[in-house]
Amino acid sequence: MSLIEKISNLMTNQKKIRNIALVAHIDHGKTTLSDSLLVSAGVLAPSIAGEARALDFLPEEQRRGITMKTANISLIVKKEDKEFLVNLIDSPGHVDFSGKVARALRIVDGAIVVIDAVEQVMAQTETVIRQCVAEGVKPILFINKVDRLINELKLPPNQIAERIEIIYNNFNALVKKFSKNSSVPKWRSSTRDGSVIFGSALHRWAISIPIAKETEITFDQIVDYYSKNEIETLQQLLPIEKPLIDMIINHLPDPITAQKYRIQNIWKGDLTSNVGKAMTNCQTEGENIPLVFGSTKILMDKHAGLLVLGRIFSGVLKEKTNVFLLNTKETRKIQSIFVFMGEDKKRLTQVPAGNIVAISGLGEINPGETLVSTTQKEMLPFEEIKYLANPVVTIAIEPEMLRDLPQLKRVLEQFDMEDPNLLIRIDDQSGEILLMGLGELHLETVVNDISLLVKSTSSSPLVIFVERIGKPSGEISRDEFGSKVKLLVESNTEDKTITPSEDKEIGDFNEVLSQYKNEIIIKKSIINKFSKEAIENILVGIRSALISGPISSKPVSGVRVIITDFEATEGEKFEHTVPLLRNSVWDALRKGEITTQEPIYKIQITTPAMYLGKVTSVINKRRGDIIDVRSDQDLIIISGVLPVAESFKIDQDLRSDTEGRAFWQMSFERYEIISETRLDEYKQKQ
Ligand SMILES: Nc1nc2c(ncn2[C@@H]2O[C@H](COP(=O)(O)OP(=O)(O)OP(=O)(O)O)[C@@H](O)[C@H]2O)c(=O)[nH]1
Ligand SMILES: [Mg+2]
Repeated sequence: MSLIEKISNLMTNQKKIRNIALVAHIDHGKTTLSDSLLVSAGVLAPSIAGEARALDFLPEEQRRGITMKTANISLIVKKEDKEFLVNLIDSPGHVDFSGKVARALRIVDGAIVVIDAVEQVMAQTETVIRQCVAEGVKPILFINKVDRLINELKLPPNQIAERIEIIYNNFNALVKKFSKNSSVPKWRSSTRDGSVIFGSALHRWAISIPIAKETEITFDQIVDYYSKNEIETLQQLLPIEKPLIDMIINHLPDPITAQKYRIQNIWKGDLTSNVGKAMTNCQTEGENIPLVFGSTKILMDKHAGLLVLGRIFSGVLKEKTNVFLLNTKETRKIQSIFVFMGEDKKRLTQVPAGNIVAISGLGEINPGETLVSTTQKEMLPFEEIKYLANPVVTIAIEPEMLRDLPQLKRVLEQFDMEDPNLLIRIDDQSGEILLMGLGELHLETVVNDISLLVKSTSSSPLVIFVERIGKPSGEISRDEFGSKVKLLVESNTEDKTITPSEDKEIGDFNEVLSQYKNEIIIKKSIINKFSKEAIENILVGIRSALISGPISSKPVSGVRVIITDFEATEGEKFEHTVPLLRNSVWDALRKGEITTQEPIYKIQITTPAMYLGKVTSVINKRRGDIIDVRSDQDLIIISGVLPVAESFKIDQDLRSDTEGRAFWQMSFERYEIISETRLDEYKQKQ
């Protein structure tokens, strides 16, 4: 049987499918670990595994040694003579790419959380566990880099065992904390049943308690092998593939099991409806089983053009058939269907629910689109994927030659689709093109990628200041030019799962301005009474008030504007509506004690203890604060905060002051009020 026939067969047997992702803090060893899975599927030679980091396809990823994009691959693995299909996604750990992790989790059912035994639980470890639970994805644990406990920290066997216990208790505590108000099953990993394993992805050995019992190998022996430098013996005695595959097959759910509880997490439609039942039961057979395909990523393929990657939640996906796009409300035709085998891809004519595949021929679509049978046009689309990130840095980009401008715009559109954390704004008046993202590295890599396609130049990174309110304004009214408006502004809480907007009623108009996390609500009484044109003018007025705030002309962020009443004199042409609305929104913002604020990063730095003084001084010089220092033998982990505006080029200082021995990660923490003098200082600098 050919490989593709084997895959096709397994695809129809959902109990034999595992859709999984590798998630972790940066550098904890996801890509290195995925090498071992590639070996067990026979697509990578054992001799180069661990060092190859084969799923870091991009030259830029290999050069920097970090993963920047999610990579997916379908693997056939064997467990005791039975074959299984593992659809694997390796995700990036750098926080600047966290939107891609959120997207990847939408289409998998289980995740291996990799934790470095030396660094233990870090900021991004917490984030990925929270993201898993939010998507209904079951997390299990691989404790990696145990060799470092032996070689670098020189821990004796009993302390290694203690360390492992601490890590897995912390892991379980986080899973429990994040699942508290969630409908997911009560997940708990345990060393005893093999749902926690530990080892070294680099040296390709791993052990679980069941395997330790079976083989009677102890930590004393492992330490001993290291002291004698007999790593190969260790690899033979404890091959990493065995516990890894056992853990995936035994402890991560197949799509039928997972969709039973996952669908309610990601879809708010009626679960008792025909399509609701089809998805909950991952159904494929039968005439009335509609196709539902959740897309998650758009990628450019040299041969096939734009490919849409996603997961079939119900029904059967067939090539050369029509599908309906629920968000764009259009019918499009599927050209071909592919499954990824690493950099290679193979064509399939049809694929049933529970599988991850890529589709060609759909043209440009949003990565979060839901594709359905043309009979399901009324279906509710999937929930939007929640990103836990704010764009805080911006740069301007322009083509070297003006004639390349249209080409640059086309390229940017593609990047906009591919990268959920990237925002692109073209200034109407100046024509300036601004890229906004999560950090310097994020934008630097985007600019690099763009330059490969269109020769372009970019400015230095600038911080994005915003205006934010301190309290709700309460209802205000304004009477001008014969029209009258009543409105209020309040904070738009970012986490809608905690406080759903209670001000919204059925029939109200609602617009979400996601760029700066603003929202507009217009009461239905107004919508019913006025023409489309009048409502459009109301919206233009509000939007213009928000794009440039009343204090410092910075964009307003994190507010909800609610228009409760509007009156106009008879025969009014609404030409005064725009300034009236802008002025009144500004009034309300002022009453809400609006201030100019700057974004603050949290920063976590791991470094050998001897550099504590130097690192502290780098942070202090840049107006940062150290909040916590945790030490672990010779290694320290420093946590602190740092204004984004002071963070640029910090990599150069940290690298040179620690001779390249420090590792760090910065991510958005909060906004803080900034004084006018400081704001002026920044303006001067720029
Ligand atoms: N000592 C030791 N080093 C390891 C181990 N696993 C991975 N590494 C090293 O850790 C570094 C990061 O490994 P990656 O596999 O790229 O880590 P990652 O989690 O994929 O990183 P990102 O995708 O960028 O978040 C590399 O230098 C690896 O060689 C291990 O078990 N022991
Ligand atoms: Mg990686």
